[in-house]
Amino acid sequence: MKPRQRLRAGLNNPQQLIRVVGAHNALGAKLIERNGFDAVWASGFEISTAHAKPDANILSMTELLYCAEQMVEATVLPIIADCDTGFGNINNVVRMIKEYEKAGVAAVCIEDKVFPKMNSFIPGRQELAPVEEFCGKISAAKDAQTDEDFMVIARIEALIANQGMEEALYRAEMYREVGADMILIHSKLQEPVEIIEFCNKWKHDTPIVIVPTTYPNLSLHQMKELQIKVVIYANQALRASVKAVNHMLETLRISDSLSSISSQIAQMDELFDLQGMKEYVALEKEYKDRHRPKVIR
Ligand code: SPV
Ligand code: MG
Repeated sequence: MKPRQRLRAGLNNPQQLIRVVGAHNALGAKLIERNGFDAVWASGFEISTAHAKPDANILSMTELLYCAEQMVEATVLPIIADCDTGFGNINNVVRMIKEYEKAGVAAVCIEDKVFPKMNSFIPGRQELAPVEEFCGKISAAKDAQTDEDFMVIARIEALIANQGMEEALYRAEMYREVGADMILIHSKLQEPVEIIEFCNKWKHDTPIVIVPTTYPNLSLHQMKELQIKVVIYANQALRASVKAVNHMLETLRISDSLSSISSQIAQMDELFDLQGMKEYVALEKEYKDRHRPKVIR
């Protein structure tokens, strides 16, 4: 089954809660696959941080797309690409869909804020796009795709922008009507109260996606009870690596030799394995052997 079909099959399976982890490059995607998760989130926050740039539409679509393409190549898992607000207006969304679909991404997510967006956890400028404008983006996106398994997630920022539950539910309903394949409801509260209320009031089949960064105590069991279909652990892998690298560097700085950090770092063999070095060497040998002269001239 192709990654897109696998994502769709997961959504259609009533038992499955799809667990997605954020990445910013091919290596991250590969580690997520090896650790048994269902899909990869090509996170705008992670990719921005990896470029040491703010998560505020500073990077271009091409830069985000390049990272997503590398992930597609590195893993068999479906890639769900964070496409912020769609990089502009409807025409930008149409181009975006064509490019991401061609790249082999399984689904894209666009959020209903104005361009340039600001990361949802930064107070201040969190301006919502008019509902009609965002409905236009969703329906243009659905019309632009050519593979029926490609999916478009509509992300609702009404709670982030303090516009209330009624507005969030209204927008979800509108986006569903114009063809969104999933609804991502985002909240910045430290407890999942808004998410619980939203899920209890959502009476449609359109699957719900959450990003529990600020309410980490919501359990898988509770998510299943709320009929949440997809959970995105958006940035924990990058945060783990920043902490681990800082710890190693602090130790190394006050050390006399590299041996002090041996237990903190992965073995070279593990990295060669992640590179695919064994397959590379085998292929080189195969083609050399195939054309080796049978008789010595
Ligand atoms: C991301 O990972 O880029 C996201 C999630 O969009 S959040 O940082 O919560 O906006
Ligand atoms: Mg993002």
